[in-house]
Amino acid sequence: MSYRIGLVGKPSVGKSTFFNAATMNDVPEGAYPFTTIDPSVGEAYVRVPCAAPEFDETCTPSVGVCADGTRFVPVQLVDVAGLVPGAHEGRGLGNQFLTDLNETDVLVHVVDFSGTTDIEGEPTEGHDPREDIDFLEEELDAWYLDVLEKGIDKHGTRYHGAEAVIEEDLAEQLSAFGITKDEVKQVILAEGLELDADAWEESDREGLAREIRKRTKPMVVAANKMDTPEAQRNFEEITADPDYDHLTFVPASAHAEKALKNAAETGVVEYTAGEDDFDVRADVSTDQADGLDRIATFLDEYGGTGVQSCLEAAIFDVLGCIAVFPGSANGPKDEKGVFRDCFLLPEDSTTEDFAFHIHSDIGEGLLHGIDCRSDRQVSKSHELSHRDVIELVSTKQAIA
Ligand SMILES: Nc1nc2c(ncn2[C@@H]2O[C@H](COP(=O)(O)OP(=O)(O)OP(=O)(O)O)[C@@H](O)[C@H]2O)c(=O)[nH]1
Ligand SMILES: [Mg+2]
Repeated sequence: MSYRIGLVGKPSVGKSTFFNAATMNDVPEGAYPFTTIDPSVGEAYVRVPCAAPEFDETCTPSVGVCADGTRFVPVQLVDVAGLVPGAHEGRGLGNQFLTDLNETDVLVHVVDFSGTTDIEGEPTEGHDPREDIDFLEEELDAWYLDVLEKGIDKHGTRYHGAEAVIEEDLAEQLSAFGITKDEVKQVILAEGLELDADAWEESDREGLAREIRKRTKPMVVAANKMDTPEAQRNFEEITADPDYDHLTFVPASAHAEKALKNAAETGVVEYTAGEDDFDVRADVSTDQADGLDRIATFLDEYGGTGVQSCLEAAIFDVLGCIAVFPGSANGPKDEKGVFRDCFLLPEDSTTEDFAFHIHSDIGEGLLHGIDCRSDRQVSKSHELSHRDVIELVSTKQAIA
């Protein structure tokens, strides 16, 4: 199971353009709201420096690709329908939208930083992107609050007195968000509340819903349309605004990424996703040359189009995932020494978690691991780091 990143935001901010650029699919893009009705799921990638060259190996990735020493590890990207205020009450494409979000591990909130679309995605000028950032968080919080309150109601009717275990009932109601009863309890206590729903004020319930949302739907803001001067001004202002310190912002131009991928497909340029430059390989018209020049200036200024960086910020910075390579301590002649796989694991994963991630048989028979760089044995409970190369020594083989 690969990680799922949900692209969310109001209509016309560039979600489909971003999706198409990252996955090279052909979802309709358009300057009118609700171009996308059904969520589209595609394969995108996050970059990890390949470990094979350090071991004088060549790699043959079983999934994704490796280009010039950079592994592109697959993740799923979901292009969700545009969200409008009131979605939690069924406005716009309402509840369908929210249901699609349940399936995601992390969100990239695509925001039109140029301010040329209003809160409903209709053309305008001078719109403050802060309104969009606020509304998405509020909309998600309202949705979580609805579910939380249902859980509180059920809890109130189901049990009486000492048997009532609030965190169990809430975790059950919130199960679609992937939160355990221990985590619910942690959040309740961290909010300074008693484990007794009767003692909670409305503002307490709102605070709880917000905290649970933040934990279960961490997000990155893609500051899109940064190829416009208005967006650049807004970006400076908003990233300096302390009210937005809790968010990770990545400047992006989905347009530029899409243009480069298209040009690469037709052989006009040579471009690797995420890079901060490209080579022109064919004769181009004056208009095309101007367009490519503007993109080159953008890449120079921002270190890339930002599309890859958004995905990587979501997986590595916000979710805290690590990438681990299964290796062999026996050197290059061993078949297993070929770097076929690279797995994304949750933060704090141990050798044992890694083994179970690959196969339950390997996990059950696990004796220990070997860190292939140092050739040292590591215990089952050893916490792994990003880009570790680990051989798993197990009494059992995975049955394919
Ligand atoms: N200048 C600029 N325009 C962009 C960029 N990305 C997208 N656009 C334009 O914004 C408009 C909306 O893009 P879409 O990708 O269809 O937006 P969406 O968010 O998927 O919209 P819905 O499906 O309606 O929710 C299109 O006209 C795009 O060409 C960008 O990086 N820069
Ligand atoms: Mg769309």
